[in-house]
Amino acid sequence: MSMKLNEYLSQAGSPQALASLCLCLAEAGKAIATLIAQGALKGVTEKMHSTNVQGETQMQVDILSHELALAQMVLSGVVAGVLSEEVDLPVWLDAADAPFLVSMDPLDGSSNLAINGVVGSIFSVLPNLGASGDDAAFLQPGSAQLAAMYLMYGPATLLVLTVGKGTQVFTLASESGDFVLTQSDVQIAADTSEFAINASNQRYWQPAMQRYVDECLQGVDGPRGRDFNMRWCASMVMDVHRILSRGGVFLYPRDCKQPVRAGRLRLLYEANPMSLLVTQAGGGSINGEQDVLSLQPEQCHQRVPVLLGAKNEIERLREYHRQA
Ligand code: AFP
Repeated sequence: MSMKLNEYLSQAGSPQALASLCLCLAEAGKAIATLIAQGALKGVTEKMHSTNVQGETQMQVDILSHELALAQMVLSGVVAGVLSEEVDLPVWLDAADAPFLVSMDPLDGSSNLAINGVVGSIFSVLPNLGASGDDAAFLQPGSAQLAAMYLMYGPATLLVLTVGKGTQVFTLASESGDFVLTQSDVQIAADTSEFAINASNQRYWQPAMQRYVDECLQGVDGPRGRDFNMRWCASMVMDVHRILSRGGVFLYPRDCKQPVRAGRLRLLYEANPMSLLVTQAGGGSINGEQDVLSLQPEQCHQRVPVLLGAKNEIERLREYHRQA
């Protein structure tokens, strides 16, 4: 009999409050999966005329997903504050003494909904250190995370979770509504011949990234001595899940397209939770030279370069950035 999410959390020795939060976020994922499955019938593919704090066009479904996740966190009673990609300032709940803060991207990759692509929800759980109401409370390094999770809305709805004891994959059993453990203690191979990057930005990359990708593209005739494959889903959850499933590296490097921006992806609710899930599976995650999880956040919505996946490739990339 496969283990259900609540049984895993109990067996992992998670405190009851953390288990309750994970179960509530799982319920949010189920509600979001049901919402986006309506597609154009419920306007899921329509853009709004508003933009989020990133200056990116919001979709109605972004806001609805934010509200569904927020409602579950209120219900859990264990969340003091929520930082969301979809709203400028953190939302402080009427639970100042609650043990957790949550940073989230309620619907990552949502621009892919217009083409019925795979999207996800990303959650990062931090301790509430008592500074309730102070937005700086969220500015904790990724190493402080108590849990990280993503929901992946694909042919199957998956929940991928770490509570610091490895990375686990759960699959939603549609008939029972339970998330059932289908892959335990994921391990990412240290070597790979597959990389993921948006190659249209090539002319903007730093020399270290130019060198790494060029060597991959030279294949068996080049210094790597083997051919490489490339993927790019433009949906971080899908790209990261491929790496957890079959290895590889995901690269969203610093580029000079918009020099004021360090990269595209956000530290607190994309880079940090994904880096915890990947490192708990034996992979690496850096911003170029430093481990992502060691970075001290300076702003709630700050962006960072993210290079994550196969450990030996990430260390090669770190070395190239040091040499540059
Ligand atoms: P959207 O949420 O706007 O679709 O962006 C998705 C994302 O944040 C991340 O999931 C992708 O890896 C990355 O952006 C894709 O960026 P490019 O569109 O520049 O390739």
